[in-house]
Amino acid sequence: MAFTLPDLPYPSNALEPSIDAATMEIHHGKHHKTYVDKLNDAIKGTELESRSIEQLMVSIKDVPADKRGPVRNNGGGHFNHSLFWSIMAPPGKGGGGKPEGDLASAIDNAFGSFDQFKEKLAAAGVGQFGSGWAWLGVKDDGKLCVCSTPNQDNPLMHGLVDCPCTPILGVDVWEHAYYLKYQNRRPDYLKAWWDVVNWSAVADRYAAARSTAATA
Ligand code: MN3
Repeated sequence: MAFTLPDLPYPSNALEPSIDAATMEIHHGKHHKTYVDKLNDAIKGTELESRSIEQLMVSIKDVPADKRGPVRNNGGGHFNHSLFWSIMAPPGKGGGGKPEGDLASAIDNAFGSFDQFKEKLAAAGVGQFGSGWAWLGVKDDGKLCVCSTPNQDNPLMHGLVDCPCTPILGVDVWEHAYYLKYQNRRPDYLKAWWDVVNWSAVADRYAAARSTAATA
């Protein structure tokens, strides 16, 4: 079955002032849509159509060589952006603040404190040369990790990335994610982005990833 562009879970201007409406409209309606369309073109008529996007990512090394590049780039683009929209919310209305409960404890244990985690994630995002993503993920042993990946790669792509894990938070550091408002100031975009992180959605992903890790 063909993949479809998910609706944004909020209006395009809902993440202002952290992310402006024009950026959201182009990013979701043009960039993400193009990844979905190109992914569908690449796998049309093949058995790859029967796989979920997560299955395509985890088994990327098994995708036939002539399809692997397009699936890596466009399937990665579809997975990454779908996750990105889902872990954001309007500032003060689900976005911003701090993680709570098990996720908060796990972040403190892994990174020392929430502020130290934020510094580490921002450093991963700023340090990613060119286009890419910075991630918080859950490793197979249940521990948290922070890393970055180039282009539309993500930590689900076992065998292709340095930090295989289940991503529970990801931030897009491609220029198309911030250039209209921030131009070259990626650190300013990443600083403002904390105001729209939906920690409750990240906590749900953390719980799901932990239960998978426990049964692996
Ligand atoms: Mn993007």
